[in-house]
Amino acid sequence: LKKQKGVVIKSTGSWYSVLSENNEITACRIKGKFRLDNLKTTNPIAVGDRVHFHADPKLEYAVIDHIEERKNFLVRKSTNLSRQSHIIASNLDFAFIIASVHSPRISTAFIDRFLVIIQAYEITPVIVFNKIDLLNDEQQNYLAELIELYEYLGYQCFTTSAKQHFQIDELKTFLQGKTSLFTGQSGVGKSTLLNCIKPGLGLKIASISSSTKKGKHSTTFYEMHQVNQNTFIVDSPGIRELGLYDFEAFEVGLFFPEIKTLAPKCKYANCLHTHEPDCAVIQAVEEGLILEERYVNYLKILEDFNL
Ligand SMILES: Nc1nc2c(ncn2[C@@H]2O[C@H](COP(=O)(O)OP(=O)(O)O)[C@@H](O)[C@H]2O)c(=O)[nH]1
Ligand SMILES: [Mg+2]
Ligand SMILES: [Zn+2]
Repeated sequence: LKKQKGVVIKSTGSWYSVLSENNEITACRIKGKFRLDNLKTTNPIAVGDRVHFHADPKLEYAVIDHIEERKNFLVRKSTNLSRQSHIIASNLDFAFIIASVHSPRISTAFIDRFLVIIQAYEITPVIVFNKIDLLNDEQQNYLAELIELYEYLGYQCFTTSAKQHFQIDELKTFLQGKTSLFTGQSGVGKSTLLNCIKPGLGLKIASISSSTKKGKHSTTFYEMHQVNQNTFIVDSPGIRELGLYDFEAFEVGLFFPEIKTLAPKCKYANCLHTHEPDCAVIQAVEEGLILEERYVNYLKILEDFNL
């Protein structure tokens, strides 16, 4: 049996499309029970996984017999009520938060929640503000404020117009050779951007009216699009599905750079910066050194932990 290696680019739950180094796509299945680590996940293999497989001459498909260790992976809650989770994608370099100051208008609460989750999974977040062709003066000012804030905090930001092909080449250069995930609210232009980055992809673009309707995300299949030899992009659903915290409350502050910097100055090592005495973070908020809006967003995320 000839052994081959490749990366999973599509998964339907029982079938996997595996792209091998010679650029061939092989339809694969898994044999029997096959679980990696001790993860309680509904899918043993996800897009982005590097796998080994062999063609079985008795069968019409190849069989995956090994998954290489994952650099990282992003999970969402499984649709059923069990405590299981579903792996969206693995081995990601970047997760792009696609946002818009225009329909639908992004809030820092949204961005901050994405930032925390992405960083918790050890993936580098990047913020893309799309639809800049639509902005009026007020929206342009708001966008400038957001960019100033997030760049100051150390996050890479892009401003794009998929419609006018603005900054698409810069974005393409940035994600060259990397595996990226596109996430963000429905209707911000994820599919349009992807089609711009890889013309010919033919992804369905939602009309404005249908994209704002909720609850249409029933699909659990993910696909990784190959932009070129070593460049991949996963189109993913929005935040509602990404809301899984696989970490402790005290770690939330680690994903707010301005809180992380000051936390060592707090009196208590396990300070949550909510009410504790001699808290350097609360003091910085009072002195205006930490933006109150960011602190409020931090508190909102803490609330999810049911302390
Ligand atoms: N004016 C403008 N419209 C855009 C832009 N990008 C996407 N759209 C429109 O926004 C709507 C939603 O786009 P879509 O790519 O389906 O969003 P998705 O839900 O994030 O994948 C569509 O009507 C697009 O034509 C842009 O840069 N400028
Ligand atoms: Mg889409
Ligand atoms: Zn503190």
